[in-house]
Amino acid sequence: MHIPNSTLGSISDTNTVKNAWTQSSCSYIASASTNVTFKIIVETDNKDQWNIDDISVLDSSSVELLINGNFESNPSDTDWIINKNTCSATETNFDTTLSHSANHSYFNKCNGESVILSQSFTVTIGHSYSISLWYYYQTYGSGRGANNPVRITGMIE
Ligand SMILES: [Ca+2]
Repeated sequence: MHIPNSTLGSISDTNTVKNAWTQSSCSYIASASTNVTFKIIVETDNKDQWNIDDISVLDSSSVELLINGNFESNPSDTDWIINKNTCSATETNFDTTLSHSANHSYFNKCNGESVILSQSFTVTIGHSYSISLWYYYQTYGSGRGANNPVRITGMIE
């Protein structure tokens, strides 16, 4: 069974605070009983950096559906599929100096490329799911960044 792609929401550089861990959350009601892929698409330019941590998908019984949403498993990418496109390991990777929980978050400062983190799980038609993540937005360098989208988008496919 196929369900249409659904954008859960997005956070952009123009509607968030800088230099503070901030939580974003939303709910999702499944339109079919099926396996879905949850995607977090992280976009930036050459002057901005996103960090994300403590990603969670809770079902209606408060059971966590993600594995390693805090990036603290060893290895850090346990159960995540991460598409870095052409970005290097210095442009997007696990961050061991800035995190919301414990010792790891994930950062992206790769100019003009989408970095996509995804996990799959099963949902039940009509059930509501509580989705949340923590993010940290910062700018660096001087002058303006390139005009790429600077945002985090959550999707269910
Ligand atoms: Ca963490």
